[in-house]
Amino acid sequence: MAFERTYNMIKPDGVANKHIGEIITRIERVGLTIEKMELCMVTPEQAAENYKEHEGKSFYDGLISYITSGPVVKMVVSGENAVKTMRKLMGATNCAEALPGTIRGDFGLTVDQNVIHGSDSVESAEREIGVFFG
Ligand code: DAT
Ligand code: MG
Repeated sequence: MAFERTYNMIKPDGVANKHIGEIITRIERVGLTIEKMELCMVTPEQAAENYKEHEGKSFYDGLISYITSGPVVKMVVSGENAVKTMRKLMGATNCAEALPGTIRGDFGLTVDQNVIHGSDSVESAEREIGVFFG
């Protein structure tokens, strides 16, 4: 077990469909701590930095325009194995494949509008926290 910080973001569809409260409840229920949280818009610069590993892929342009299209809730979540625990709560990238009981399985319908972002490693988390919280 290791104490970690991770970066999570409720995406525009999660905010528009009013899932903020439910998602926060699930994060707290597994014992993780929300250290920082803010409702805001993502700038094109932040979007490009956050998703730079996907630059050049077929879905990249759609991803950047989608994540900047409406308000998001950005947060820093911490606790034991926070990165992996949040990935488990989130479920698979494609909502159609995400299991029931996961955030994406319960609240998402597509692969692109998949409710929530979560860092995939401790290294990504530190970089992404820097991008969004400076
Ligand atoms: P994750 O968000 O599970 O870490 P990822 O890092 O592979 O997934 O991709 C980042 C985001 O890009 C993902 O949340 C939604 C979008 N995306 C990924 N694969 C896609 C695809 N095949 N078609 C459309 N959007 C996709
Ligand atoms: Mg990812």
